[in-house]
Amino acid sequence: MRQDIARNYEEAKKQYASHGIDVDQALAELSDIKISIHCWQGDDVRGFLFRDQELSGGISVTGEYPGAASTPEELRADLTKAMSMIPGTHKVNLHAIYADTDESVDLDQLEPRHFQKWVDWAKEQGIGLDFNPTCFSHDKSKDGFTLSHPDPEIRQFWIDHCKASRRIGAYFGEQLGQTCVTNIWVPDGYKDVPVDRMAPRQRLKDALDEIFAEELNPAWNLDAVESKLFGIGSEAYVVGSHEFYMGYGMRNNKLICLDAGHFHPTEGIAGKLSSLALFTDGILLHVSRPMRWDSDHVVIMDDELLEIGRELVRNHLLPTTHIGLDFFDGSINRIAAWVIGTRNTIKALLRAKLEPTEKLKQAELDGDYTTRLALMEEFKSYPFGAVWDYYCEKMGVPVREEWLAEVKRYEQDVLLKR
Ligand code: RNT
Ligand code: ZN
Repeated sequence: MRQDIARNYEEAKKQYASHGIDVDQALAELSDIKISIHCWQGDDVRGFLFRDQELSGGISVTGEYPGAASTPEELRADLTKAMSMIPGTHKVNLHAIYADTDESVDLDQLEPRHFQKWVDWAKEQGIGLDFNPTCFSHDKSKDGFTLSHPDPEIRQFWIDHCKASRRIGAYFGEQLGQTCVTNIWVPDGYKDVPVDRMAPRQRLKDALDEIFAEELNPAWNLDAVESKLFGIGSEAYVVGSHEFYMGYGMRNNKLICLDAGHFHPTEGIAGKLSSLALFTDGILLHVSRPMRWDSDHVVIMDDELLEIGRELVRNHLLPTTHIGLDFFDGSINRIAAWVIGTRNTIKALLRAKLEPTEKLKQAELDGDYTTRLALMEEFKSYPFGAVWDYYCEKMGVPVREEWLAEVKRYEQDVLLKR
């Protein structure tokens, strides 16, 4: 342990202790939290199954930064590199198009064996895996509809893909001894104002019922459903709206996935957690950063992220919340994007743990809103940075921006040679 880091930590600890905050305890708890790192930041959501397909489904990646992974080996190497700069042991979130196989296999035919190399790698790394059916970037999703498609044959294809995906998720869970969350997001929607908003939702509901009919061990696989307000090309109407999935998830005991970028431009998800938590057994988050019409910028330490962290900590929601990341930026080093977004998410949780929550709650209960505001504001400049530095050092990962030099080195040695 470097002396300056240890000294700053001891000083910071005293300041927090004067408000009854046990920093060592906070760090012990922090190290138990798993973030699900999304593989798709590493290659601009291309995957390996259909290399000539353009990204579609109302999401898009811009930027031509060199070095994107183009094979499973490269993507695993990049993820391993990124994880070596992120404190803690986490999970990796895969999409169906990331199957690692030489066979030419379509989405409805995928089996656990097509992901065996990912499972072997996850075992080596001691990490868990999460999963997602890929209901986009495919000839059968070109017209913007999948699970709610009016053509029963196309709809069945996507239903079969989602069924296959759940089995793959269960296999991950069984093999790795950690529950896999399999999250369904479909892009289905209309660019312009529809006449019939109901029929596509009825079809989506029926499709989901068929997908979830097979019982899987919940210790291995948990299902989640993800809503969206609008996408590129689905500005007027999205079949899987928030109300749709909130209703579906609650009635059918599915995790409801809240993506931070899937609501109105000024609407946050933090304030929704306490309500959802009262009526569900768990929540899936897609931590992301909306920017005007884009839902997927790299996560930074903004008010929304801090507020998500606070809501999870203050309301004791961490044990039942699955925290996943969802952003894709092709204009910067992709490993840096993972490191920045994941470290920020962990750091925001740490900052929340270093607030005098009980004191603040008491002030609020007493009607002493002056104390509430004063303390909340003063704590924004408490020395959480010293605690974060100590945590990184203790966990054996680069302190502060030291990780950047490592990323630059990796860029020279590996990425630019691709
Ligand atoms: C899209 C959803 C979805 C995707 C990933 C790739 O708007 O957020 O989660 O980003 O599945
Ligand atoms: Zn998402």
